[in-house]
Amino acid sequence: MDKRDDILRVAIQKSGRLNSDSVKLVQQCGIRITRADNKLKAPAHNFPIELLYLRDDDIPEYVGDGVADIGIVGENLITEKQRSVEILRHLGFATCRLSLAIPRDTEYRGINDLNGTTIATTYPNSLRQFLDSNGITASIREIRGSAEIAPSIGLADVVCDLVSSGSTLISNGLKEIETVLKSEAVLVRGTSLPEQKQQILDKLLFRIDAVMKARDWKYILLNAPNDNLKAIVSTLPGLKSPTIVPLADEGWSSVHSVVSESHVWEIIEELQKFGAEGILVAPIEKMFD
Ligand code: PRT
Ligand code: ZN
Repeated sequence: MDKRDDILRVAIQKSGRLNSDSVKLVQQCGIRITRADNKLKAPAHNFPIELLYLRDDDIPEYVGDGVADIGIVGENLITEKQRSVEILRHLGFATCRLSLAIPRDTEYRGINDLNGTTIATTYPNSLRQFLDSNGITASIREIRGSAEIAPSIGLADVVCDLVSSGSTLISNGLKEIETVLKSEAVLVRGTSLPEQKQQILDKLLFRIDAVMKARDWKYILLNAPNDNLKAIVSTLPGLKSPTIVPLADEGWSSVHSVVSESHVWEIIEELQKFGAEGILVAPIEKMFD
């Protein structure tokens, strides 16, 4: 394998739940990649990185061993695979939790009820850590997949599996009883990188931060009656004070600002109370400090 220092090797999932958001993030960073014929490697055209397409289970190991320099993978696999990798960023997608579940009709009074049970999972290390830290003695049955069917076929009393919407558990007659860990996609790197690769990584992180920050904010534009301008400005807790431009219509101004995505609806209600009109909210593509 060639070990060029002027290219950063980025491992992403080949196909599956992490793939499209990982590719999207790279694209939003302005990096163009063309993957020919399902090849396992693809260079970027306009940035010194190369994508390696792998099974997600292999990413912690490949990054830990330096085959890839960085990777995008679920935090759950970082805990499970116990490789020495460093989490650089939480990426906010593929959120899920590793949970314990039992048949809906089984009584559950608390964590001590797990003593003496058999638990089926594809995450034995994470489960072991959880049981040890809670002082529980249970037997772990490692399986390859479809943990949710384990109780109904008599393989185990308890299931330990990833949950996102919860519908798989419900449709298998199970109820969630404990959360082992919470997870989302993370960007990881191995221990140390040569100077040249570190410089590429710093540039990439700068872009990723700008893309991620932009996700949390919206651009807002509105027309405000000058009489209420003060009240309107005070409802817009943007990054800096808003831009105010007089309109041709006497007595009105155009106000531009940036608002946090999570407060946008409350802010619009307030603005309308103060007579704001023509309110526009637009996504922001990139945002820099
Ligand atoms: O082929 P490869 O090995 O790369 O992929 P994979 O099949 O092992 O993994 P994949 O693509 O299914 O999941 C990749 C990562 O997505 C996981 O490691 C998690 O970090 C994350 N993720 C997020 C999930 C889920 N949500 C999820 N719901 N991974 C799996 N599930 C499964 C879960 O195992 C269960 O079967 O979905 C079912 C539950 O979903 P709900 O919505 O019914 O609760
Ligand atoms: Zn996998």
